[in-house]
Amino acid sequence: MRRILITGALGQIGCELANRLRQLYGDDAVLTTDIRQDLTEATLSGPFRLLDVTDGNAFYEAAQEHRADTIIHLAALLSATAETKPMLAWQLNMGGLLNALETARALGCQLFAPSSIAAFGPDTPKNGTPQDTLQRPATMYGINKVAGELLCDYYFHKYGIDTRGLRFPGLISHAAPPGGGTTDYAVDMYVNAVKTGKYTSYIDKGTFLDMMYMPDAIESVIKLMEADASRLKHRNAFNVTAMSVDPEAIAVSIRRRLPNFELDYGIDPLRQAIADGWPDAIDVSAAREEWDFCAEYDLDKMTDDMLSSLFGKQL
Ligand code: AKB
Repeated sequence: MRRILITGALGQIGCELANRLRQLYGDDAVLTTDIRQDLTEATLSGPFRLLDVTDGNAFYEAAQEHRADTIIHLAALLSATAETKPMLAWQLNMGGLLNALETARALGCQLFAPSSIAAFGPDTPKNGTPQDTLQRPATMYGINKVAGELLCDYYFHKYGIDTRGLRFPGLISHAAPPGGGTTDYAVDMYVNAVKTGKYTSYIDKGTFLDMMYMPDAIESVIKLMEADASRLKHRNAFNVTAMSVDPEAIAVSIRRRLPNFELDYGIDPLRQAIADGWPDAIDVSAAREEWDFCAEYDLDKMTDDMLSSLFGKQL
């Protein structure tokens, strides 16, 4: 049975992952941590602890007192916020990851650390982006992600720490809002479709980005963490995605259910420039071959589930 510590547990991925892990391993086995405390299911359904991941001693103590054998390190600034606060992004994204790796080393924990499609850059092949390819990102977040991928590989090769990770695309969900990302527009579009019937996209039409629905992201984390280590050639930073979409494609999918939905554009130059430096569609064959990755939700199936969940919440 696992004993898991999750950092950044009140974020978009953390709150849904914590629930699923508590279903699988029991409420008390999963310690959720975050720098803030909100009264959500992630804090109320099992143990919760305030944790600033840049404090290495506090990180170690939290993991040791919980008798953690698994660390899921999600605390990070996302791409758009990182671009406006690059020093803070370096301190939090790199400092937090180093503390997670050092704690995993001291306690012999398995470690999951997410990477992102942001780890690619403008010179990377845009379509069918291979698992192993040129990575020269032009954003602070992307630089953090490449450095993080390399650090996780380093701790595996040098210290034998069982580090694993995924390069997440934009993640779409209805439970907790994303914050500070470039792909957040997709979530905003669904929320506004239900609330007001219209949305102004800050990302331009024709800008294709990889996306995945949260249930597929959660199952991917669990599947990778449980995967037979002898099959893993890459370990960290597996490309995963379920679809490549632009704002128009999402709008078309929404209009199958809400025919009057209106989409217009008010481009944000910062987030558009970030998106322009990312791939259109990445290749997931390494994840398929090494741990049987598969995504259940395509665009329309995701749209149907998002809309019915959001209508159920009476926004
Ligand atoms: C972001 O937009 O910053 C994130 C990501 C793709 O890593 N969703």
